[in-house]
Amino acid sequence: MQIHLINPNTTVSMTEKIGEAATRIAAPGTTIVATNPRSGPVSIESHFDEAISAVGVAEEVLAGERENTDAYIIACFGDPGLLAARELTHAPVIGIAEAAFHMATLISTRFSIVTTLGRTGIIAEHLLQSYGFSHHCRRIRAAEIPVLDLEESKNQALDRIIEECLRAKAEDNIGAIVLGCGGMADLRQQIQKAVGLPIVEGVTAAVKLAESLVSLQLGTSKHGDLDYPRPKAFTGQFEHLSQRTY
Ligand code: 5HY
Repeated sequence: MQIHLINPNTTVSMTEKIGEAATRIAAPGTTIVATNPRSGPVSIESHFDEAISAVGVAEEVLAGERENTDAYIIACFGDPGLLAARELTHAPVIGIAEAAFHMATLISTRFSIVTTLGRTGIIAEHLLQSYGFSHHCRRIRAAEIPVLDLEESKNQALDRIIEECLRAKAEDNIGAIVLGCGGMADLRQQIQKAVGLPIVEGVTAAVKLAESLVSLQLGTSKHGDLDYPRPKAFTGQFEHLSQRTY
């Protein structure tokens, strides 16, 4: 099977790192194709960044539909453009936040989230509410590191994340921790060793969920709100989307 992994920000080194982490966990026979939009924010740290990146995600799915794609993964913890992406394909589309929440509730009664910047915590809170996981999450914590520190000053960023995870373990009465950024895809084992608690990471969780759905031949339902969008005219920079049929 072929899984198309989309890093919604435009930092190529992060896309490559996320792709490698996904390939390491993928089953034999699963091919991971990792891409990012050409246009958009180099990192996603606000509602505005998210809004712009969602268009890039849609364009990457439309490109994936011209290939042999069996499933898609949106590798940003805000799951930007998830429902819009599901409308554009029959293949399953997995957001890494949603995947991590599902996995965390299978191994713990309560979990905490450790994300990058405090200001993005509200985005995770909204996702917990819309996915119905709010009562499973004790606390959304932040290591207060910009996303690109995970590329540019990796060791300090890792130390900050471990510190916050140890604080969560000591204070939050939880059984597991969810890592709140796609850029942490390669850090799960190191953090789990240092913290001594199950650490759930969204990219690797999403790969396993995508493989399960494809092997069960379960795709995005085209009955109801996730049916293909009705063809219509688009203007300006989106004219190329006009009258699309699927
Ligand atoms: C992410 N931003 O996973 C989010 C994380 C965050 O560029 N990739 C990003 O901090 O919200």
